Amino acid sequence: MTSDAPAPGRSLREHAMWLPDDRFAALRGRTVSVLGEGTVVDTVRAEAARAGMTAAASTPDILILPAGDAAAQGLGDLPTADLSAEGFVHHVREGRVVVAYGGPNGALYGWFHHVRHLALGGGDGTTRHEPLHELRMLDHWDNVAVHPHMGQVERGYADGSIFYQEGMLRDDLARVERYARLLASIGINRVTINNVNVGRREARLLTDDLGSVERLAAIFRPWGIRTHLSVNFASPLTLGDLDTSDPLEPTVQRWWTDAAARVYARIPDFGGFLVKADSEGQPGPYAYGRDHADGANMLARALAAHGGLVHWRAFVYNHRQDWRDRTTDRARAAYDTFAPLDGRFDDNVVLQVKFGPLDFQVREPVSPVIPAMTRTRVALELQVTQEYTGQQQHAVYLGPQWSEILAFRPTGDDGPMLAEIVAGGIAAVSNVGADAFWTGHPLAQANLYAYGRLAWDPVLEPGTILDEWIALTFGHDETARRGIRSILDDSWRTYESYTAPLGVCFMVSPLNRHYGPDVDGYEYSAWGTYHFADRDGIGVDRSVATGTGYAGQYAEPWASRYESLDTVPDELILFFHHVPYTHRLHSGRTVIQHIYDTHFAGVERVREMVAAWDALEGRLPDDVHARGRERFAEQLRSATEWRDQINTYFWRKSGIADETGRTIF
Ligand code: GCW
Repeated sequence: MTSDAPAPGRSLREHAMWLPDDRFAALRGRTVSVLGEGTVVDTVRAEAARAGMTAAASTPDILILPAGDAAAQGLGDLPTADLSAEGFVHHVREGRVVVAYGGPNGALYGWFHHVRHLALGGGDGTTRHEPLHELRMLDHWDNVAVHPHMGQVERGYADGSIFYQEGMLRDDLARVERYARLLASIGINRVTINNVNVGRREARLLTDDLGSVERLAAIFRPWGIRTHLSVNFASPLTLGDLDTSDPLEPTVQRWWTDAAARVYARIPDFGGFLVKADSEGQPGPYAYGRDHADGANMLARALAAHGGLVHWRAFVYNHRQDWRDRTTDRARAAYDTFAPLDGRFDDNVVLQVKFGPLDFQVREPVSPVIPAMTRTRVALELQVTQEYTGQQQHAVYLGPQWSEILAFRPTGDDGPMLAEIVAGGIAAVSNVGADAFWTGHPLAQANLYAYGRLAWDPVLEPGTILDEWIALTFGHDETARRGIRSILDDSWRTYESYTAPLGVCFMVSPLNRHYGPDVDGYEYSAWGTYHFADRDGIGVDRSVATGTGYAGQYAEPWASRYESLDTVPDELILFFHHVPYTHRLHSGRTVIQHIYDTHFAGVERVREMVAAWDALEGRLPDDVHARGRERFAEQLRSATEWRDQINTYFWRKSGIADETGRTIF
């Protein structure tokens, strides 16, 4: 254990995540000059003071200045040409540091980049940094009032909300400020402060409780973060002012225009509205025979004059299906609904699309809606909260999954990556709560960190991001680094291996809130049918030739690749095809043997993860280690349950024994 790692045994009331004070130690006593004006630049000054630096006008150790001033300071050689507002150039020579920034947020990002640089032991050099996307957003599914089924934070696995408690905004928001700082350090610049399922209490954030929004926005603002609000489409009706919320009705339009004007009068940099409409029971334009473009544009027009955005979610499907009806395929829904509307959305509408056609499963193909909407600003939506990936009981590092999604090339190897075509940027659902470690499982902090870093630069290697996160969070200890890397590197694939196989989805327990196995849990439900297993085979036929036609929603080469058993990737075969258990995969194994092998291997991998964690005792703070130990015990129990239920289910269905005779029940 080296000196800059947190002392073992120290008890933490609130974990510092990746910004412990120790990481700023090298800056103590050094001199700094921060040039430029504004709230965010002032934040950088305050950061430097907090790190124990002294302000010095001439020859400071660290000079942070607007790129436009670089030449006048004799720094004309720095590569600052056309630097975007959030970009910066970081230059280190013989211990002297220059950060030349494009705009205020760039100053803040340059500052935190330097902290990262120090943590990684970086040396001299000049690097230029700019985010690929302007919109890097984090969405909170926090409720103000505790929801009877969903609790304070919907799909939250880290205790209550850091914003709200018992039906109100918290009095003490000091923790939100620490959160804003953490988010700024990874480049997040937009936050939605309430759940997309907007209840009666939450709808009032837009009207008589606007003061709560104003208070939160004031905390986020100095950190370069703009505040967004989820709104309820039926608000003009349900808040009691009008008898309709028809988007084409002038009184409704005026209601929203007035509401928006009131927001901007108090929050001039307000980001805009996030809307879940006509989805899972939320109200929307369908009630009036209008479509999603009518609805989104009506809100967009209320915000346009103020520079606000509407993030309109594409998560629209029929959740009242009859499982007997084999023609309905939930995977098709978003494309069928939105592709015909391409070109009809106003410029300040961002269509926010989940990464896959279903719902944040551990494995899904990339949504065909994203590349299809060429005349619409589309944002990619990811889920940092681990609803379907172990609920922060299981250690699952999602960086590799996101990286694979971002690097997907919807029009083939010569075309652009998905990351390049999402002009509306990236959004994700937060995994943070009032828990002492913020995220329940301490290792789940890595997911929030990775999300911010990938939203900034989608081609960063997930392993490199992990190294950054480990160095910042735990300091330089090579054994700890290797231990944590060995646990997290493949943890997403490990989780996949002991849960639903080969791209089949939703084998989770509906009764236990999507945690743990229930092979048939959704098979006869109104929410869609997902595996169609019988004695001969398994999978959903989504081919054009004989199935639901979903494969045809892709552009080439993917439409043909997914259509044919010869070319569909193994990991998605059951998403696209119904095949016999004896079908041979490209790997050479049969489907049934693949199911057995991966489930046995997955649990063995978890055992290794547990052993690797145990070996870190004494190298990590005791409370971090103890919390992890509890979680790893649960992960092993749960993975074993998954293995045995899945293997037993398919052995009983198929009657085909495991080739190597392992125990199946
Ligand atoms: O993943 C599902 C969740 C719902 C959620 C919904 C959505 C906020 O189970 O809890 O609702 O998606 O994304 O709107």
